Amino acid sequence: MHLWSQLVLAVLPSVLPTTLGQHVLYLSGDGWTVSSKALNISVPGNVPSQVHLDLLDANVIDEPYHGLNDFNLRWIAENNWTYTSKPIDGLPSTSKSSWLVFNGLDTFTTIEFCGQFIGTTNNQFRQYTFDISNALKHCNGSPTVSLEFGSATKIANAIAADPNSQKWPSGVQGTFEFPNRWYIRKEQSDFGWDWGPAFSPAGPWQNIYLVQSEGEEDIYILNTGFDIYRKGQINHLAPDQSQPWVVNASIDYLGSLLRPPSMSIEIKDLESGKVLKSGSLDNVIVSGQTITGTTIVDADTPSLWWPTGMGKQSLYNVTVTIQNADDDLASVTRRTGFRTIFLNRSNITDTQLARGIAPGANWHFEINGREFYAKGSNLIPPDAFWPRVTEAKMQRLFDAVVAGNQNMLRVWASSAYLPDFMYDLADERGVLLWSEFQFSDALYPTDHPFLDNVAAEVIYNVRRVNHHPSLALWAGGNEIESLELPSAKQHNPPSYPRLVGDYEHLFISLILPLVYENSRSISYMPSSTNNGFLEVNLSAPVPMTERYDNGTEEKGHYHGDTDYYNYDSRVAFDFISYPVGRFANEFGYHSMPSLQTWRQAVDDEDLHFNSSTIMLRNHHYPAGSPDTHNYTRSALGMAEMTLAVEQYYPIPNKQDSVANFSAWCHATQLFQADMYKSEIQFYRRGSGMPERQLGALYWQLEDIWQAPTWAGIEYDGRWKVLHYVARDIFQPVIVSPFWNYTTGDLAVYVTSDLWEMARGTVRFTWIDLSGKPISRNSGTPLTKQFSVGALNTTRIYETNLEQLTLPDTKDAVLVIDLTARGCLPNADNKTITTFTHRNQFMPVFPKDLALKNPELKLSHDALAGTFTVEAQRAVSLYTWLDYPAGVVGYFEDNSFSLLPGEKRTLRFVVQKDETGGKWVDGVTVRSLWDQTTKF
Ligand code: BMA
Repeated sequence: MHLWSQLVLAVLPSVLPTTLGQHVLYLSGDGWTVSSKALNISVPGNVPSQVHLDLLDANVIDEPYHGLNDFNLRWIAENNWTYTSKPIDGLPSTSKSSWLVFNGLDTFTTIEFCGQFIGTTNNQFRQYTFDISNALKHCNGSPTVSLEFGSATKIANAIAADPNSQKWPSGVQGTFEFPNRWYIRKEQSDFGWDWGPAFSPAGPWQNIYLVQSEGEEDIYILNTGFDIYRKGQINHLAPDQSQPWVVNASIDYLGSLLRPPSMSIEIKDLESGKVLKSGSLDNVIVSGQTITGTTIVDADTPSLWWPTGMGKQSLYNVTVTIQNADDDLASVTRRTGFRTIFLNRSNITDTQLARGIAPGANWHFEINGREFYAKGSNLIPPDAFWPRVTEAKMQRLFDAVVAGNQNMLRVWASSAYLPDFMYDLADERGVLLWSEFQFSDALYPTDHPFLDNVAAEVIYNVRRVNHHPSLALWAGGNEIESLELPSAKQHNPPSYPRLVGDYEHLFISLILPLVYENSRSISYMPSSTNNGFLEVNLSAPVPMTERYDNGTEEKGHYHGDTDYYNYDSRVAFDFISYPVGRFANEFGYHSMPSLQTWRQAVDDEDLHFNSSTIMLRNHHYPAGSPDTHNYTRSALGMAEMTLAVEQYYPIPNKQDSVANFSAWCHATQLFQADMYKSEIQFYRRGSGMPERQLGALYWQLEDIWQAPTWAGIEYDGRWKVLHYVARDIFQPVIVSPFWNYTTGDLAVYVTSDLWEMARGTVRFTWIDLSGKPISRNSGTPLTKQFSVGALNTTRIYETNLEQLTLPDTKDAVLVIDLTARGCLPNADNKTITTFTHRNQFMPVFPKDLALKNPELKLSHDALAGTFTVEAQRAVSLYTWLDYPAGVVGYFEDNSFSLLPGEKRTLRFVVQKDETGGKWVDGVTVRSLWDQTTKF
């Protein structure tokens, strides 16, 4: 066998189809050459890869993430590059037909096989196949594959310059660094974003195969569209949970079927190994290169798949085989699950009104017919170069998501459609993935070639990922309805009706039917952040009538989700200023990464808060094209972080400049985490308010590189303060103070997202910062009993600071400890659990506190693998355990408060260790007090 021609099966056992009578060569791996004639460069290449990565491997360039390489490496994006395979030996001469199969080419390619032109591509997100039978027949010797990648940045500019191409009013389109991204079907953030670099990489970013069929009736499986739904289910209506399941197995193939084939299915429970169902599929239909059949599974036979925290993630292998009279022709296995997930946008009913829910419309998710609170964040591309996103790294990320008490991620538009392995990880861990088509912060063309290109992209990706039970929603794009259209209305009112028409043409008339035709199980909305729909009529030319702002202005009526950013840090903790809606799908504020993370990318001499390297790596606000060195824009974002710290926290003033930089980075993280906590507890409290708020997904889960961003997890997996604090405030039962610092009103609420009532006690302890009790507990009761309803909130205490007898507001902390008993929101397990949560309230902001040195003591028990922290003298606020570079993981808790004499014993969960265990010696502890010291 030729070096590359391992049977595909051997390479990717879990996802690939078995195919009979077929020769499949896996053309991935090394043995390629990457070259640029214009630049006179030729280096060894890999597939899957991108030019930057191969140039890095060949030492032609330095790590693209280092320093200001984001700007210095623009020449790579601005040139054309050719990937050439080495000669492919040993192809059988008896083959009837041969194809090249590309699972992803980024983006503009001219393909040659054996020196003959085969075709072109212009969409990063499509799977392409080319018939090379003829070219192979006329090939002398061993053929090579050659892929010439055109410069995407130049091609986008050329399309924009064409007088016939669509144009939009100025000021509407979101330009970050390279312009004109909306003309092309390539990851939009490759052209820059406010949290990332602009490399515009090119290359064969996914696998390549050469497929040959030997016989008359050979087929090769390209893609599947497996759909499991309740009988009668329609995407935008609540599924009837009493109905049996329909399993619809649809398969796209290469090759030919001579006679009408049959299909059979086996559904196997992965835990017990038991076969749930086997036999022939009904209603087998061949249409074009797609074959489809269905079967019915009893309503209650399968175990349901639940998101994390709500039950088991039951998974089944569905194997479908295509047969003719004599043989099995091909078979494919997909791991899937039985669940319904539904975005409820129906009008508020009389029953809901009677329960105190405000009028308007619902906007929340239901899993297997149950409402739940969606807790999570927004996922952005984990790297500017997808081929270096490893499964191991994504495992660590998804483990951090689950450890962070998050059950939903919004897979934000304008990254790339996630690879199957990421949906697999989400299926296993119970993380719902609200998924979006790749359109964001711009208006898009509506010419026929563009629409046809999008249609192929949508069909391929909807089918590819539909079997994953973690798939929760399809959204057409990001902020197009909430930001782009309103901005078009403002900038150019006469063009608005035409632009709304274009928007509806692409995101409703084109994409909606494609989703519905390929999935009955998933809800669709045209763009994230919206007020739902007024009507769905599938036979109308615009099948979904969006509500937009119609009728939403009435006070006390709620219709949609919210997207909220306010960089005026003076109102960061003013919860009265937060938006009230049914669901919060974006909100946030940026912070600096840790010193350890900065050091991965920035030289020591640049480690200053406003060094040019740090500033120019800050892309909030985006530089805008073509001005990369835009200090003015960056300074605005740097100032927002600085002002926020100065307003609320002790201002770091360390003698050592690197230590000072590190303390500043940490301070920005404290602000960020406190602000998100303040918003999350506000949104969660809304579950029991008239708005019946049922989701908080903050911006953003993780980083694409090392820079100031909204992320809670840094590029290599290190948790910022935010991810710990979000984990804390995403616990099922929480207690939260709400302080209106203008009026002095203080209220304490218990909020629960359990599915049944919980009961418990909250203990209130007023102490001064040395830990001494404040006399008569300052007028606050020592305990309060409470009961809190399912997915609800209850106020347990209310006062005004004026009524408290605090000797000194600067020397006072209210420690609020909750203990509750209740059932986990778990459909499979009804055991009563004890929940605890600690929160605290300080009647002044942290910078005004009369802090005392808590004299923290840290010890490590090597045998038990634990760290113990003790506050020996005074209250320790924001107690922060830190760990050195070289290890990735997280402490079981962090950024917590400790009372004098209190000890916490914690483990550090190691996810990856390159220090051989030596990291334990580098663990340190500090608290807010240390932000005030010189050393
Ligand atoms: C919203 C998102 C992203 C952006 C983020 C922070 O606009 O949808 O486009 O990165 O806020 O600005």
